[in-house]
Amino acid sequence: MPLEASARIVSELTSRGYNAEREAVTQLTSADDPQAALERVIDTLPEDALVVRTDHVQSALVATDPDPKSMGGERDPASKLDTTDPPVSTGDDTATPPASGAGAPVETKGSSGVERSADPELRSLEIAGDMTGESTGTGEYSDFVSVFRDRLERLGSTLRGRVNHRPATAIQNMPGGGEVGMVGLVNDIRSTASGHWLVELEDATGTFPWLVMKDREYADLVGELLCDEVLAMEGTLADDSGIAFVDSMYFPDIPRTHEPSTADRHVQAALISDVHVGSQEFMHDAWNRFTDWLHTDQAQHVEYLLLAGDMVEGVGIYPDQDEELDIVDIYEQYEVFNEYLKQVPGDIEIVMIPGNHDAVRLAEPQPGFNEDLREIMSAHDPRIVSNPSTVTLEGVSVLMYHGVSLDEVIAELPEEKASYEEPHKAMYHLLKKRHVAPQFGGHTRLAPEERDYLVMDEVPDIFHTGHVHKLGFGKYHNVLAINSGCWQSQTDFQKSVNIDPDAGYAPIVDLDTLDVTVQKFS
Ligand code: D5M
Ligand code: FE
Ligand code: ZN
Repeated sequence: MPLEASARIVSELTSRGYNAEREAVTQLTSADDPQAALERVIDTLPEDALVVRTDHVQSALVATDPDPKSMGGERDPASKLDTTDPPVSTGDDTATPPASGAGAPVETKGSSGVERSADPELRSLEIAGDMTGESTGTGEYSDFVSVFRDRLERLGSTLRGRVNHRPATAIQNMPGGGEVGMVGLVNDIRSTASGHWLVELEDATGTFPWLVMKDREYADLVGELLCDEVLAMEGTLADDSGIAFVDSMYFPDIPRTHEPSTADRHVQAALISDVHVGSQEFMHDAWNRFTDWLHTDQAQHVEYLLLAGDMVEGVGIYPDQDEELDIVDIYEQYEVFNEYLKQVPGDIEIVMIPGNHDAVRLAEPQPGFNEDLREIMSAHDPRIVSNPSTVTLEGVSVLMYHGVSLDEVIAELPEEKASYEEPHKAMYHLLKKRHVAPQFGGHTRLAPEERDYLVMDEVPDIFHTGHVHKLGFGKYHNVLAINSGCWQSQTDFQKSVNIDPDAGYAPIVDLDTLDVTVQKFS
């Protein structure tokens, strides 16, 4: 199908407020006179229709012209658009056209003959961990206590089976020189005058200091530690039992034997984030090319689109941000974003979470958008869930998290362990810590809730983040980590700090193999 023709059809439809199924666009594009066909379809659409479907196109075209030949030109049995049902005609001119389209094949000229895979029956999409509407926090001190207790409880549970652990206060009363273990949150990390490391662990009873000697193999791991993450240590108590010397460290981690689930058929998901509509740097041309591409045969297996936050540029997010705004009103930004969303084929399922530029609370977990914003973004009927949330597509679980903590991981860890150039490696550390935003108090704001929604209880098959505007992916213990770039060219701030964004790319994941291909639109 010619890309420009389908793009024209799509923009014509969206400009009139309609969204369209990909197949419907294909049929319109293949008609003898696509413009006339489009007019006919619009004239005959039911009044409440928001989405132009194949059956609308078929019934409009058939109703005005009972002879399938003049609508489709030469009959060609190889050019069935819909071969999932047995074709009505097989090149026999006497076959009668379907009265109304649903499920019935229509033959059209110029169709590539490629079978569309988008059979909604085969799809499945489940959401877990969406805390929208579940917020209990009042911001009191006691809420912070409960959220950290919950974190320690849940992440500590697997670690407790791996070490012979004792509560912090009990360790102080044990006889010196013996072996001891503890499970706790990292409370403090300091270097000593002689270059060793002192890591203070905290549990529900108190704190205890653990000394990592600089020449031990574990010394290198100290560089990876973040405050408030949960881990276990084992070692030998000093004679006075005031400190322990670390022999081993254990992280909640992903088991090396983890085997990800895959889909039973060849189906793909596009994983993107950071659209930043409303910014002067929003790359509408790249976005248009992306959504045009989604209408092509090449993208026929893309049935899901996941958006990991920063739909719009927002207002007042960073100092002097207003100088680079194209749209200054936040609601208008979402309205325009909704228009861009309409360009996505109507038969692609969309799931989205908010980011730090979106109009929800900044502290994490961030609930999904409120009713007003959902209403504004409703044309494509996206699934709107909290940041983070897990969406399971045909058995493949995708943990979606915007990624603000990646700034923290990259700032705190040595360059070779985490950098903007390889954002997926920074994600590996979050997987190892089984927490999307361990360190509290820096870049990442935490909303204290009774439950720590940022803990990764289950091992995801795919971990999808954005935020740092860099594209990178790789596997950690068989979990596919993808940071998905952005749709905003370099801002003045990014120029000043040398961030060179990867803008206008769409990583596409095969859900049956977890292979990734990257499509470039910039
Ligand atoms: O963030 C995009 C990336 O750029 C992310 O790594 C944070 C960083 N960034 C961008 N602007 C600023 C300012 N003004 N201060 C600090 N860090 C910044 P995004 O959330 O998409 O803007
Ligand atoms: Fe962003
Ligand atoms: Zn962001």
